Amino acid sequence: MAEIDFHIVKRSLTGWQDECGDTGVVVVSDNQCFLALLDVLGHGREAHEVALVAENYLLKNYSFKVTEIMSGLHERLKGTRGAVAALCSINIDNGELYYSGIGNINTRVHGYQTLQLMPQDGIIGYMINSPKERQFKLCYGDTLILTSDGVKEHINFADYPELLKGSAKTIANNMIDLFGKGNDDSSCIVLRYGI
Ligand SMILES: [Mn+2]
Repeated sequence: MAEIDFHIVKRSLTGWQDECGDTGVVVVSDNQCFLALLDVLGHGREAHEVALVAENYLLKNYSFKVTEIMSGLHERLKGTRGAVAALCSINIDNGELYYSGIGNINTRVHGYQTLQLMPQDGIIGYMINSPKERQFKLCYGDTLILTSDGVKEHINFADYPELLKGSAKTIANNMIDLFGKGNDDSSCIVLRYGI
């Protein structure tokens, strides 16, 4: 089985962890790794409460197909202010990745190939089209990076040759330190595959 290294960083605008509307979940079970980054609309304590509801839902339902999880999350968050999220389920043995994303969470893969997984429009809990799944295969050495919109979107990684080196923890912290916008909660999940 391939080795993986992952890390979640979330930083609230106010500095208080219980006022962060961004949240991340990573669950490793057998040969599956589920990861999700979610940003509740707005920020502050109310957004945090919704983030906790979403987090609980994801922790209970991580083993389903990503499209099913997205639909279920939409039902669960109805009546709240809504959220955007990217969900990935990875087969650790062969690198197969299944992705479903709604709204502006940025999902990138760097390494053998460089690409961005494009989300669908919508607000989870309010209005979404039927969730679609995209399949991708991670190669040994690839780095998967998810960021919320509290982190700059357009980053020329060639300008930061050191950025993708080091552990998932180092990369995730650097993403927030270097590119956090400072006007919203910010969060990042980094997963290094086959290290
Ligand atoms: Mn945000």
